[in-house]
Amino acid sequence: MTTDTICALATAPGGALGIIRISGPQSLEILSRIFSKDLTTAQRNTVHYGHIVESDAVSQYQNIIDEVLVSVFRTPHSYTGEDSAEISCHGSRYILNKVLALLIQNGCRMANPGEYTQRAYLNGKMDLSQAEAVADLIASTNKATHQMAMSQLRGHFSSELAQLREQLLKLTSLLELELDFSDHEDLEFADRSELLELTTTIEQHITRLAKTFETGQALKQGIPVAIVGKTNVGKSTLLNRLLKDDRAIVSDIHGTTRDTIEDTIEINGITFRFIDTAGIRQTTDEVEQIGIARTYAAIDKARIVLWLIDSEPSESELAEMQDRCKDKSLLIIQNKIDKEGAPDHFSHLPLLTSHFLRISAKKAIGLDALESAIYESADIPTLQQSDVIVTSARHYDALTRANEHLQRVIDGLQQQLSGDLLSEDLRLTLDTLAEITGGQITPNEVLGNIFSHFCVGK
Ligand SMILES: Nc1nc2c(ncn2[C@@H]2O[C@H](COP(=O)(O)OP(=O)(O)OP(=O)(O)O)[C@@H](O)[C@H]2O)c(=O)[nH]1
Ligand SMILES: [Mg+2]
Repeated sequence: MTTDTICALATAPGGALGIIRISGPQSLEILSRIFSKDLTTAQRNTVHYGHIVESDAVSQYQNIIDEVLVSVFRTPHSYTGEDSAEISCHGSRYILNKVLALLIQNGCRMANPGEYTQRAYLNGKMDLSQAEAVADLIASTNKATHQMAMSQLRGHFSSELAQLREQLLKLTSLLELELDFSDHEDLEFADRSELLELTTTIEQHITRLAKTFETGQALKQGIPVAIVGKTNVGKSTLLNRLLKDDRAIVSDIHGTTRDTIEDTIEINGITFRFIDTAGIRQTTDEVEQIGIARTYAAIDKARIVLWLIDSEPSESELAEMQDRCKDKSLLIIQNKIDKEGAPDHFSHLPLLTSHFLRISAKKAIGLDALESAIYESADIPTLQQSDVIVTSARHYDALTRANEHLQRVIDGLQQQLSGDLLSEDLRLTLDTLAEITGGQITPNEVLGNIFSHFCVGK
């Protein structure tokens, strides 16, 4: 399908070695022009030791650029499905640039971001959702994001989609059968209630998949945890402690933090995104008021809220906070327990023993227990490598739209609409699901959007 041969540096600069990748029908011919051996007849999956040389045909001058190893891959047994090669050079910026320049002088073109993976997709080595998983795998920073990307790359999501497709096709054929023989009134091919049951099962399966998106997003971007409370209770001190960094300004002046400050840490392999907020108090200061509005917005977006107190909150304050955190985990945290005269029990607070912790952010007391409580509140299912978690907004969008079409099929079946009226929505459901794996013809614009987020060399 592609005729040009591409090259790019596949490794990050600064290492002891650098790998240059070449892919396309002319890979081995072009490489042989700058390598000390002829590779045009090299077998697949072989490694060759030799030199990259710059030669001048007129003066017969030869300059050795580097001592390298070349791995040779042959179509279709390569990452891209094309003839390709990888040159392991020494990691000098000079060498790597020189080798790339030589390849380009001899007929290669610089690869675009993600172009190797795009070729792998176009050559049928993987479907679109697997290609996207490659980018996620490269970007994975912890066990959870790695597991999700690996599951998708290994095709677990694709095979669930294939199952759905099979069921939808079965449904389509049952409806078509009904159409073909609709003249024969005495024949009943598909029991409508059975069709309805099958459709509902598919719809529930898609809904289940779509629902995993929230977890997927949280794991990918970090589970949002808002640190809130009155001014001066030590919110910024706690943030700094958790991050082990002087990220936010701490002072004993009330209203020090004006804007929200965010950063992530990992607890047991899960990323949490902590948001320090402006302290809540009555104020006439306009900037501070905006900051406090942002505090409420941060609570809305958070999955876990750490409410810091250093004295007993009133019943109405407690009721308000519980109301704001109805659908989240609220942890009430007494800070500054190192201070003389710090209260050791609160009569108003309900018996939420598991959600009440005592710490000193300044003296680092009770922080391990706090981290454990945060981790438990996140209520993350332990992921298996085969678990399918939807992590891409593109996939989530397609699943949601597919279900809208399917819902119309369900409505139609319930209203006893004829099969030909239903089959159009059924076809749309199939097409929409196929967008995820790229089984449908995927517009260039969509492909461009997906692959432009890759690094060059992948
Ligand atoms: N004794 C003691 N002092 C603390 C503790 N945590 C914070 N402080 C002090 O309390 C003061 C306020 O701390 P900050 O972290 O700036 O408080 P904040 O809640 O971010 O305040 P605002 O940003 O103004 O809302 C500082 O002087 C801190 O050193 C603690 O655990 N014990
Ligand atoms: Mg602060």
